[in-house]
Amino acid sequence: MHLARALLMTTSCTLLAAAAAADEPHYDYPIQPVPFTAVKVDEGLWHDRIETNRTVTIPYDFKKCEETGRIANFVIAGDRLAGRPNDGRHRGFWFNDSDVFKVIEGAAYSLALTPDEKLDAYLDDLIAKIAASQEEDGYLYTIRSAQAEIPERMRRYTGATRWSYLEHSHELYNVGHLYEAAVAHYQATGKRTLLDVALKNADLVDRLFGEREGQMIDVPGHQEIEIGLVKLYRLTGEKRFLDLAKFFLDRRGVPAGRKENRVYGEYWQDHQPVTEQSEAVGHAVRAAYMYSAMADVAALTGERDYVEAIDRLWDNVAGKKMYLTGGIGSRHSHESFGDNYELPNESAYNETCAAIGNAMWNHRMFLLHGDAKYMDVVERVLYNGFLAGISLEGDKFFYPNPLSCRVGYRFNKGAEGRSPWFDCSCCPVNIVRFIPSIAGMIYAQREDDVFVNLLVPGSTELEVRGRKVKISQETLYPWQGRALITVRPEEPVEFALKVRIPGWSRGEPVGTDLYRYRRAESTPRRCGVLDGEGEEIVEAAAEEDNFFVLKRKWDRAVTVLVDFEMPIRRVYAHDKVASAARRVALERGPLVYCIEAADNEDRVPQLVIREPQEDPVPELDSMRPNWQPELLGGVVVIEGHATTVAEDAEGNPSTTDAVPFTAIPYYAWNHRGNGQMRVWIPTDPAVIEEELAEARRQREAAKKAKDT
Ligand code: FUB
Ligand code: ZN
Repeated sequence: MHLARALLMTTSCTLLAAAAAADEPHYDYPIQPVPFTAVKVDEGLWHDRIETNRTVTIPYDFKKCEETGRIANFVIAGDRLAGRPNDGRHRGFWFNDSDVFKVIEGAAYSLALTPDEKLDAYLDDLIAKIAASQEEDGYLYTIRSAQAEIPERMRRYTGATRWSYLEHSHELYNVGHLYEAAVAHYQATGKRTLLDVALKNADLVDRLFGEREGQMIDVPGHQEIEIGLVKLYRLTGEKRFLDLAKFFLDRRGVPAGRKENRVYGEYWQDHQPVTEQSEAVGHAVRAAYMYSAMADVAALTGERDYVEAIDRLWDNVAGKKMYLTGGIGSRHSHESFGDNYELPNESAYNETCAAIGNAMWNHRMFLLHGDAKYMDVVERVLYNGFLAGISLEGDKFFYPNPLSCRVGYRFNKGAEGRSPWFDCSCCPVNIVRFIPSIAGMIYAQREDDVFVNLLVPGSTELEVRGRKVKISQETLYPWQGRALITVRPEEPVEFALKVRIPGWSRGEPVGTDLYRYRRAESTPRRCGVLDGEGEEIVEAAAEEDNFFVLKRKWDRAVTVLVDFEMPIRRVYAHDKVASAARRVALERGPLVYCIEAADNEDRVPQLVIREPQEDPVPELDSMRPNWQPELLGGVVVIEGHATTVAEDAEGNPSTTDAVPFTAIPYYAWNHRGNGQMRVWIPTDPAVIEEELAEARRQREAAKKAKDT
């Protein structure tokens, strides 16, 4: 067995034994994920990303945390608490502690996969600093502990005293990330150092907040502690942590008992009880973390009302508020969801953290319901809305992720391209903890059902009916839709292997009517057990509920072929999405494509991909995929011919047909210069003519304003 997994099982069992309640009913997700620590990822796109995360992004993020005072904040607080002289002052945002916790979580995941003495020692040292910054009673919030009094300009966010301004203070948000980091560190190393800090803090929070006489009834302004508490509960078996997570959810949107009987409002998802919410509103990261926590608590308590609420919220997000890339949160203003179908391209916010939150939530929805549509969203986010957030080199980041860009547009917190860091660096530090955990979304198990949800080269080992089974995948996905899945049972065992049929193969982009392919039908695919020569399918898989199913006795090493034809597909949005009207997007497999200047001689704003003339037409019509091993780390580009609409000196539009164009995977954009990019491409020259006329009108208005 993998060492880290063995350690994880023994150490967490030790903790659990101390606290597990013997006779309580046991609820959990009906489907259990195979943890990332039990999954080996072989060479390919995700292997590259995990390695870059380990070798570049984790050390880079720690360096940035040092340079920006994030780590010094713990030292200053620790020195002050110990009465040691230190002239330093707290620097940065009041929630910067959370950034350090998030990188520790990512580093711990990385350690669990790849031992690294230097990193282990670095974490020991850093954790000692964090422990020293914790107050006697468990409170941990460096901006308060580092100084006798928080400066006035900051008190507007932190409140003057502990817990007095939870709406904005992030006191509970920060420690939610501490709990997640502590569990990860303990599971990776068996060391209790950070876990003890986390538990001491959780004890304090548990003493102070709750329904009992004298306790405070309030909720965190930024959800996150709920997820952390669930992880503490899973590790320790102490139900009070689960109860506390539920308390924070149940008190949301409920004025009674709250300070001045006041709730915070929509931005915080604190406008209605969580069980009554049906529309995703407010800050998108907060929302996604809350929906994830609701799924966790529902799974662990059997709370049906939560499930009904997150089902409704899913219908709303996936049906009306999600970008084709899986991004959510369309408005820069308040980093929030927009109205239904408000999905602008250029001004899309699509925070990288919100994409991560959307994947976390949808993975949990799958574990709860077992419906493939949730993993379709996970896959869409992974390869598109999330992956665009980090450069191929691993040291530059997007915070917002627009679907269209023009020269000079400073959408990325003042920058035109990916940035090395941000004052508020929630995204770069979220990325480092998310990338290693992606391997935990590949496989899952429900008793005798073994799910292969993502095609990723590598292997895992699980136990079915008490027997060990090794499953390995060989595949060039996402560039090809073919995989060889080999099942090697230690002893003969019967179970159902279920391989997800992706939405893009079934003709359903996201399982709602928000997006549709030009041709809705499925594309050809096959799956079955191969003969001994590995050539012919001798036992075909059944198709059930969007999975290929092979329910059989696995009595020897058997190779299963999965083969999805991967045509280029034209995608259209619901008529109510104004930004996609008379436009098409291109997809191939799980990848959303875009056009950018580097391949198209600055013609991006002029390009029109006309509708095919005959109907039905082959999806491929004039377009073809082309593997480019040297480009952008190796990508399949789409090449085709388009029409361009340009303006002459007098402002008259002129149209040229049969102009070659190249589209690249959206995630890889902005590596060859800043500027032009589009996902949604006009299908009608009139769209460009209208854009040109509008630009002319704006230029004239600006000139007039200048002259007068
Ligand atoms: O408030 C903490 C984090 O900073 C949020 O999750 C992000 O959206 C950013 O505002
Ligand atoms: Zn972020």
